[in-house]
Amino acid sequence: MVFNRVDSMDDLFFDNIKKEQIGSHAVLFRKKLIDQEHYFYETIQAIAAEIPFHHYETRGGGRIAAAMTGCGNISWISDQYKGYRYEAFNPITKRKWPAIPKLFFDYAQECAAAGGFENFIPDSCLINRYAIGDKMGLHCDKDEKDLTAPIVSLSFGLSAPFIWGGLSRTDPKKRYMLHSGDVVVWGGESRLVYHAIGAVQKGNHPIFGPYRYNLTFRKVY
Ligand code: MD6
Ligand code: FE
Repeated sequence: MVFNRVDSMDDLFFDNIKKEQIGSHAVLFRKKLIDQEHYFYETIQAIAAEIPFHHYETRGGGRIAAAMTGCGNISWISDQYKGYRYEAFNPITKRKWPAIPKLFFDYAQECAAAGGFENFIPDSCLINRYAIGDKMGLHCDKDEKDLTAPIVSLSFGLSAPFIWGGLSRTDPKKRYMLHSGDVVVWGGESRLVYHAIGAVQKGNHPIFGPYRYNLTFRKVY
């Protein structure tokens, strides 16, 4: 009996560290996809074999640290002339993006539901690859036409600090370290929160090597 009690307390504690409410409509699930690392690694490589990772430029010619590819009806690109936007064709290969793999879609939908957003139908999956030391500046994602849908974000490989602010650029910020298999889901009142990624930590991940990968599933249209 005593052992049972200890077990259930452990479970409770584990639940607490596994799921963190980071905003009113934002949840971080620790290690949720840790058993799917190999699947995601292989599938990301297959997508990159079709549409290679590319360092896009920002308007005016700055370089985005993370290399990007993607899948879905539309995905994210950027160039020095028109800046960033969603496009149905990849500018490097002039081809359509590959479809979102069925399992990607299913995991994204399951994570969204776990975060309180039932029936999420993403039409875009942006895949970012960061090398050690790469960062992403403070921004909010507001170019999706459908802001009622959440964003589901999956992290794999090396760890990086996720900086979570508020609806205004200057709001106070909190920092959460994101590790391989972690999932963040946010929408509703948290949908337009400003966020950033701090420098990706040194290391060599047994599956993902010297990189951090982040997949964001979005409903653009
Ligand atoms: C990253 N993620 O984790 C960058 N945006 O590398 C994002 O910018 C992001 O994780 C919107 C929703 C979830 C995210
Ligand atoms: Fe973002």
